[in-house]
Amino acid sequence: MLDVQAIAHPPLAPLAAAGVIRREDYTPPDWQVPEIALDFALDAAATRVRATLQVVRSSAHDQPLVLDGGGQTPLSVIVDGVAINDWRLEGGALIVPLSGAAHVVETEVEIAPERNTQLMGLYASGGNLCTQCEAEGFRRITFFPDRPDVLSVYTVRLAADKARYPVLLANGDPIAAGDLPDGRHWAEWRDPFPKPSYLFALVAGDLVANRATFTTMSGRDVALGIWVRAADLPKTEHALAALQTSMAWDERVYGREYDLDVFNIVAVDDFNFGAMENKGLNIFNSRYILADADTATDYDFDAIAAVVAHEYFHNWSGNRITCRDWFQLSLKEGFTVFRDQGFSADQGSAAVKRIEDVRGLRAAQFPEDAGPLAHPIRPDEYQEISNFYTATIYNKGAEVIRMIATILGPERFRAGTDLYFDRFDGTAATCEDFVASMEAGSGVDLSQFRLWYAQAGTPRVTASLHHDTGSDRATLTVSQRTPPTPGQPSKQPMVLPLKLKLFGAQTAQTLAPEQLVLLDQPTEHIVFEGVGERPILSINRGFSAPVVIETDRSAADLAFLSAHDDDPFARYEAMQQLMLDTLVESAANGTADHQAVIAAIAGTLDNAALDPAFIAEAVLLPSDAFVGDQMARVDPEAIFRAREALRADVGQRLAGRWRAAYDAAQVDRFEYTPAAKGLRRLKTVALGYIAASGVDDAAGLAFAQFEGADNMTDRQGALATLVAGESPERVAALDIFYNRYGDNALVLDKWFQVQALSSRADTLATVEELARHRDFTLANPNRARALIGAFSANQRAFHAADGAGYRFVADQLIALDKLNPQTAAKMIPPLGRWRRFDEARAALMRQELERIVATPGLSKDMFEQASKSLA
Ligand code: 0A1
Ligand code: ZN
Repeated sequence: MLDVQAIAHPPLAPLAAAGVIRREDYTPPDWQVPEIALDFALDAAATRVRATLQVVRSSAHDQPLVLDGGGQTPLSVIVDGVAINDWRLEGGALIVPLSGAAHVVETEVEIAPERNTQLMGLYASGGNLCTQCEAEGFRRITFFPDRPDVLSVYTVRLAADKARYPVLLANGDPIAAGDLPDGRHWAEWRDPFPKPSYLFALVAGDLVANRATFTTMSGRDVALGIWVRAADLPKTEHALAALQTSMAWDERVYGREYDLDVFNIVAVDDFNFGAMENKGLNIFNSRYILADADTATDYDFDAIAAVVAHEYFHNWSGNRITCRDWFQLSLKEGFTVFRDQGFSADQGSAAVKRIEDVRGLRAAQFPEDAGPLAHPIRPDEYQEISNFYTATIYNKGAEVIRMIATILGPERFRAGTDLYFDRFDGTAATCEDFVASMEAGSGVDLSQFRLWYAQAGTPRVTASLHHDTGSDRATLTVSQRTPPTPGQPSKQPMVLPLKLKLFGAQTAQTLAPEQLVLLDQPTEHIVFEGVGERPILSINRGFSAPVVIETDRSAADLAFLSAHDDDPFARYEAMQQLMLDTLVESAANGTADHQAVIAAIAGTLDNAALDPAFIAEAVLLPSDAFVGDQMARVDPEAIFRAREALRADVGQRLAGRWRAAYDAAQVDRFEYTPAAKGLRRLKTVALGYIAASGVDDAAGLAFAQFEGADNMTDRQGALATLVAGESPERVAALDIFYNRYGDNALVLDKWFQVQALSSRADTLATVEELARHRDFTLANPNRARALIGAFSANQRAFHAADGAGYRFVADQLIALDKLNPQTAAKMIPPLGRWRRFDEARAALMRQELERIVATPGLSKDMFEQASKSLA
């Protein structure tokens, strides 16, 4: 038998050890830079950057000034007005010997934005120039102490060709502008708020703005602008409205007011992440700005509002209070995700929002926490910081803040955040500063809770309820265990806030009202008195703790909860558990009794009191991947068969109900309201079940929805249904879609993605062909993710038994790494899940990871991800 653990490891250790940065090694900066003036002579091929730094020695030390660099060589270095030549370059950094306590240091460099394919620093996108500096991109623009605890006031002068770049934007407020000879012009911006270099931004381009004014709670007018290509202007209304709503929300919910006179957002097509919170000048991936009914789905609309809010909220949680070092990343990201989740919950159904967030956490973060790249929300070490923009930092980080909010309650939580904003405004803070503020503001001791920042891994909780009929007493025994993760073989018990409730099995009455239990021991017993009938346990209501719950509840009890629990999340969860149990059994044995699931779905569809948006979530089967996560060994084909069989059975047995739901969910005209969104969602879910039932007219029905749609949600939903099947309509719809939207990059991404996600047996062949399509390019991160990222999330296709899926992805990532290491490295994790699969697949996955690690010239980003995935 092949032992996957024993496959030879490539010689990684010395290389890996060299570049490791450790949290415990933090030391404050030797030099501060209270002021910086930047002068850009912009040009796509050759941009000159002159930087004037006021530097101040931080303490009595004799260290030279070390300015991080990104491969440039200075054209000149001037200290206090005198050119010097005793500077040197060391590992890209510029070392400047200085004798006094304060100096003025000027450097000049030349950079080539149009050759910047990494999209870090100053780069060209769609003919415009823009920047991305988080985390360490600023050093690729100019020499600077590129670390978040060096805060400076920036004055920025931009000069460029006026015809090519009529708009010149930077952080802060505009100061002055004018024309220059030779068709050039200039603009000067000043940001009075000291900020770290990662928040620097500039944009030069041919753009127009959708403008509005927001009046803050103290009566100041802020000029808002969303800048896009002229043709895209009509697609900016939703983002602009979301910005205004989020500004008002942050005032109302957190007491946070905006602080500059202008707030600009620019949309660019080439962007490594979703968006960036640069002070006063957010830069967005255009997919999180541009929307209209014809081109964006409801999901896109929601995501746009969430990302606009997220970046706006960073103005306080991130910019006014920033991070001392990158180990504290979750200080700004976890808190800001928590804030944007609260915002989105307030815009529509909070219950559905919670379900979506938990689904996302389980899809992205739980596997991370269970795999080779597991790390605490405050990591202890890294090689490449851009690899740490993870679901753990963001989404588990948000869950940790949510638990604090749950434990404190709304008033004390607000007292804690008020104190935090007050104490640390204008500083670079730590996660510890945040927790200490929460304690001081609320009077609640969070000592043991701090383990959430230090320990990786998803705690597993077992809960078992025993009812003693003689004494009318029920005893709940709850135990917790956090599995080992890399570098953390044993774990301490965590503080788990669990919301519980007991229902009567016969009467459906509440036997014990909802209570919040703080579990902080390995095992605890919770006693309920006066329990006169058999109780049914509702636990982790609202997903109050980000843990895995294992209970001994029967299928009947889960069915009861799915019908009667008054907590929508718990109700959804009971249904999911029922479905999971059925699918896991069926995947293991080749068959299972579907009856309980079918009855629960029927009951949900029949319940007129439920919101259609909730019904649509509740009746959806868990994904292939999530079913796999429940199994000791993932068997992709068996899971696929089990899920298809259940889908077909649910489709057939409830055929009348799906037709009725489908017909009832028709909306006359597109409206972006929570109610209309819910109906659209339910409609496409019903269509999916109708198609799964195998009836003859399913493709026709889907095609009619596709053709008749007045919005992208319906059209894409129908297309996805068709693409999964085999019909003439499938080919026709793909062609129509392509021809209609071929010139719209964001919609074309959907065309690539829907095919990469298809559960068909020939998906790999299709995707290989799409990778050679004339519209495919690895240079655009959205396009690369739409095809390669989506394909590697397609459990059945990616895990084809012969390893062809792994080989395809590895080939693509090796090619992408040469252009854009950050984006490539983000797509390594699916290959790193080899431990979860059978030996043959594990060996094939490792083989591809080894091939990646052995690639000459591999980036640090890819090396860290791939080598850790092999370990
Ligand atoms: N701070 C941003 C995320 C972000 C991080 C790195 C980037 O570099 C390419 C870009 C954006 C946020 O949380 O939205
Ligand atoms: Zn963020």
